[in-house]
Amino acid sequence: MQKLDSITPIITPFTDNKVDKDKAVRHGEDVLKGGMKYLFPAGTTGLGPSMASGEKHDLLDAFAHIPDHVILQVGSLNLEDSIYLAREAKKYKIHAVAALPPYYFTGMKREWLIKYYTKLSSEYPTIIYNYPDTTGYNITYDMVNDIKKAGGDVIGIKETTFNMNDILNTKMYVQDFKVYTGPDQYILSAYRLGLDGFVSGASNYGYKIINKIIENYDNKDGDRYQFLLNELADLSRKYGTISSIYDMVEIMTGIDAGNPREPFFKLSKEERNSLEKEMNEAFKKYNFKP
Ligand code: ELE
Repeated sequence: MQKLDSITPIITPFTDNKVDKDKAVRHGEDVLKGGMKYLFPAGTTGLGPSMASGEKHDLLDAFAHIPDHVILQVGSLNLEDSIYLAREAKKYKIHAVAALPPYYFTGMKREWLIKYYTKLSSEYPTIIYNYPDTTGYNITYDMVNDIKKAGGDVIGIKETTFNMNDILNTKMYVQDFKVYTGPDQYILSAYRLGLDGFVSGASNYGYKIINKIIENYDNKDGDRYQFLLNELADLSRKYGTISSIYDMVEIMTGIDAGNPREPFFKLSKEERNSLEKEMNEAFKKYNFKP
């Protein structure tokens, strides 16, 4: 069985509201040692859309010693900033950049989205970050083909959508192109449907479970471990999306990954204890030893 590309959208550790590069490195290296292939800083889980371009550059700098393992999310509402980061990515020789489409504004024309990706990817190979629920735009396979026809160097897409039909169409109708799933729930599906890899926020803390999913992708145990991961992702949402991941990293890996930054709030002691208790119950239910 060929191992697919495994990508961790790593949380950004903040200390006193500043990017804590040392903590980012410690956490990032642990995740790679745990079996993940790429780090994806400044994604959604990394609070990327709330970060200044200088802060995203700090992350580029933090991982300058392992450039082959880095995909920096550079998409923002300021194309000049995104282009600047793509040029920096080229200097640092990282694996690729990724980019959200322009978001928030309604009524962006299809051809403008195509121009956006064509322009950005002419700076550096780009993975499209498709997250229609939050951006308001769905980048479909025909658009990808038009970007390629216009000369854009888009090399893949990260599909944060539960619309499997769109995902499979892109896999089927776009040549020489990597298709990655985004939801934590679709790691097993990425294997079973012959996709190219997955991006999983839960891999920040759950890489051991993910390794079990991969080992068992062709048997029932694969389902069991995938369901366990789904339950942990649900708990993460229950206790506060993204903020809870900082605690879950410490609970499962022992690594201090710093704090989130407001408007994401750190969990209280009581919340954390209760989260840990519920996590342990899930481990027991699925017969998993963390
Ligand atoms: C996920 C998104 C979506 C992972 C990233 C990722 O963080 O950049 O909470 O399921 O909406 O696709 O974080 O997260 P949920 O690529």
